[in-house]
Parts: sequence; structure tokens; C-alpha cells
Amino acid sequence: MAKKALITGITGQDGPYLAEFLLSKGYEVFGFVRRLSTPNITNIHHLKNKIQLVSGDLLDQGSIMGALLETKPDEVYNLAAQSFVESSWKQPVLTGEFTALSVTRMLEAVRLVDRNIRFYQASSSEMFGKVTETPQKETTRFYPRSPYGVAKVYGHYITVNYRESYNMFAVSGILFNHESPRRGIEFVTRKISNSVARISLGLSDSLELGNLDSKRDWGFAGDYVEAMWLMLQQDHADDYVIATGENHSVREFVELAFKIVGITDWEKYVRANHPKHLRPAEVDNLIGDYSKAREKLGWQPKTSFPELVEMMVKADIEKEKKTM
Ligand code: NAP
Ligand code: F7E
Repeated sequence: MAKKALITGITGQDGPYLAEFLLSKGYEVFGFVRRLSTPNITNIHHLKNKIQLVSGDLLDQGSIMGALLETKPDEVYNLAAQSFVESSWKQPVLTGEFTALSVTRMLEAVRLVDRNIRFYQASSSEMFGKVTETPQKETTRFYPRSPYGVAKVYGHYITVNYRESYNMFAVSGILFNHESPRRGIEFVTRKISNSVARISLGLSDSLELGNLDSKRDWGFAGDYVEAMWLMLQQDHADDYVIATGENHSVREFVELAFKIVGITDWEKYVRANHPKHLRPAEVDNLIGDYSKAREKLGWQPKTSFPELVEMMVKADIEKEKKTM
């Protein structure tokens, strides 16, 4: 019998990559989607005949339980969240509801419907925030710097707590930034790749950014979903850092993205330190140590930083050309 997986956050960036990966492993895949006046199907359109959608909302306990009862999954991947850090200062309560408390709703649903379901929680390097150790690993102390980071710390600990309280197979994947052509347009990498594509095609002449000095450990989302799956295939539930072990500044990302389209004097297009994009508290420098995942899961990243930037810029050029 094919294994069944339920993915929350199927319409986001990671959901479709995970669905494609699980389908390639022979899974029956279900996506949990909330009702929107206009459905957000951009990233899952190509999967429409391959996965099944069940409706529900992270805020609605009954709908989560209903989805589990209806689909009877072996594995649940909880990817849904309010995931944009900048918005989390504007909507801190909503971020807490979606990104923190909903993890308890999901875990409670699993506990009440079927404790044998294996549960993956999408935790984040934002939990390390103002870092207390470099590079960051599973044992590094959390020091979140945004309402989003605080909410993810709650999600992490409630996952650990359900594992320890009820002996559930619940794991927390602490993933560092991962990007792709499917990334939401407001995140810095996609904002840059899209603007650079538009500038190269003569559709725009400027790019407004905030802090160019912050550094992130950026990987490719397509590589990271395999690690989520591997975590649920182990004999014991545990938590893992997933990263590349390399970091780069926003400035380096900008420079490389412009270089790909043959522009070297990129400064003339970029307006940095725009107040709208400066955060009340910044996370300056993240870099992950993924040695536990390498040793125990046999996982390692496959896509390099230059390959990632090139993939994103080229995909945006193709998308923008279609609108011309
Ligand atoms: P994303 O693109 O922002 O996707 C978020 C998903 O959550 C969307 O499908 C969204 O659905 C869904 N969602 C939001 N509120 C919901 C609600 N009330 N009920 C049901 N669904 C809801 O996020 P991502 O980049 O794929 O990341 C996946 C997860 O990993 C998130 O939890 C994120 O916080 C975490 N994470 C991401 C990264 C990263 O670098 N990407 C790193 C570490 C951790 P709609 O289409 O309806 O809005
Ligand atoms: O910002 C700086 C900004 O919004 C990265 C989410 O997936 O990864 C993501 O969170 C950096 C920050 O991602 C702009 O100040 C400069 O230092 O792309 P971002 P994030 O905040 O790192 C973690 C791991 C998650 O879990 C989150 O869900 O770039 N920056 N100028 C800017 N950022 C944005 N968005 N826009 C700018 O114009």
C-alpha cells in the first residue's frame, strides 16, 4: 500500500517541492488548503491531477481533525505558517496564532486522531536570531529577534513536548533560509532576482532594499525537502539543523544577480537602507552546522550559492518575458 502524506502549506514555496519529492517516492499526497476568495494555485497548478486538496484552516481545530480523519495519513508535514518576518511586527498576534499556537492545534489533532502519525514541524534558523554561537547547531541557545522567531521557538518546544509527553514521533527540522524560483516575491532573494530580471529586460530601473549587510546561509528549497522526509524515516524522532554551512551577505546576492545579466555597475540601480525594509531588530549573521544531518540522515545540500542565484534570475527572466 502506498504511504499517505498530508502537507499543510502546500501552496507556499516548500509545499510543492515536498509534494513532488513524495510523489516520486510513490506516496499518495494530500494538501491542506484554506479557503481564499481567489485560490492561490500558482505553485501547485502543475500538480493538480497528482495531489488531492482538503480544505481547512490552521485556526480551526475541527478542520484540522477533519482533514486527518478524511485522509488517514502516515505522515504530516506542517509547513503552513505566517512566514514573512517583516510582517510579523505588523501582525504579531496573528503571527502567534498561525505560527505558534497552530502547531499545538496540529499536534493535538494528531494525538486525538492517531498517535502513530509521524509529524514534521517546520522550524527555523530565525530561532537563533541574535546568535550566541557560530556556526549554529541543534544545541545552540535560541535568541529570537522577531515575533516570527518567537512564534517558531514556541512551535519547536511544543513539538519536543508532545514527543516527550505522549511518545509521539514528532520532529522539528531547523531549516536555514532556502530559496527557489517559487519563493514569495517579498523575500529578499526573490525580490532581487525578479527586479534584476525586470531591469535587464528594460521593465524597471530601480530596486529598493533595506539592510545589505545581513548575512544568511542560503540553500535551495528543492534540496531541503528531502531532509524533511529523511527525518520522518528514522527509527527515533529527533531534531536536525539543515543548512549549507556557507553564508553570504544580501550585497553579495545583489552583486551576483546583476552579474548574471551582465551588469557590473549595480549600485546605480539599488537604493539601500530604505526605512520600509529596515527591521526593528535585525538578525545579522546566520550560518548553520548541518553535521548531525550529514552523519545521521546522510543528507547534504546539492546546489551551490552561485547555482541558486543563477537559477532564480534565469527563471524570473523567463517569467517576465511571458508578460511582455
Ligand atoms: P510560505 O511560502 O510562506 O508558505 C506558507 C504556507 O502557509 C502557504 O501555503 C499558506 O497558504 C499557508 N498558510 C498560511 N496561513 C494559513 C492558515 N491559516 N491555514 C492554512 N494554511 C495557511 O512558506 P515556505 O517558505 O514554503 O516555508 C514553509 C514553512 O517552513 C513555514 O512554516 C516557514 O515558516 C518555515 N521555514 C521556511 C524557511 C525558508 O527559508 N523558506 C526556513 C525555515 C523555516 P496560502 O496560500 O493560503 O497563503
Ligand atoms: O530577509 C534583509 C532582511 O525576508 C533576509 C523566511 O523564510 O528565512 C526567511 O526569513 C535578509 C534580512 O528572509 C530587504 O533585513 C534587506 O536580514 O528574505 P528575508 P528572513 O527574514 O531571513 C527564515 C529562515 C524563515 O524562517 C522565514 O520564514 O534580507 N533585507 N532588504 C530585506 N529583506 C526583505 N524581505 N526585503 C528587503 O527589501
